[in-house]
Amino acid sequence: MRGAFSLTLAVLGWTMALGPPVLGQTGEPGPAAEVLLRVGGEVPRPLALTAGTLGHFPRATVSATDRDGRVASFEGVALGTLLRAAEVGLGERLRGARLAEYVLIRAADDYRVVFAVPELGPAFADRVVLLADRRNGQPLGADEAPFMVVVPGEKRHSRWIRQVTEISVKRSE
Ligand SMILES: Nc1nc2c(c(=O)[nH]1)N[C@H]1C(S)=C(S)[C@@H](COP(=O)(O)O)O[C@H]1N2
Ligand SMILES: [Mo]
Repeated sequence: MRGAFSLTLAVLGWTMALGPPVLGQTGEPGPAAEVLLRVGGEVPRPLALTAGTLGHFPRATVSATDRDGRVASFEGVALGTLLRAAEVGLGERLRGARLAEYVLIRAADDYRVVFAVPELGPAFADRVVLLADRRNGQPLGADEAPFMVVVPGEKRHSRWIRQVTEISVKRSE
């Protein structure tokens, strides 16, 4: 019995470590299970991301001029990476009517900004628009955390939306 039980635990552990992440369904109580970010709207696979599930994504670093005018190094997950995880095609599949799709990003204070989908995919843009959670190796400030969008090269900071809670793909009419 005990052997079977440990085997079950081992298989569970293996599935959790190596299987596809069960996004937003860790089943753990407490802060680790708290949904920090939703990726939804017109996406084939909506995501509800916790700190734990976000940890599964490849990370990216970008250098950009911060609001104080200094260049800082921001770390996080590219918005394009999150869209691909939601199965939003950003390569050859991004054509025709899909070029009128946009990404609406909402913050805790209800501030909202949009990006066109092609702005966020490497097939169209060299610039990496980042959902940052760290600056110069430190956690973001309380007024920015848990996530702030960083848009390298953009002269105004209006789309550097802080305290992001939701990313939603929409179709233009
Ligand atoms: N959540 C949230 N993010 C936001 C804003 C806001 O009102 N709410 N303002 C934007 C604007 S207009 C600018 S210029 C930058 C910098 O804002 P600050 O000058 O108020 O720091 O943050 C952007 N991000
Ligand atoms: Mo602004």
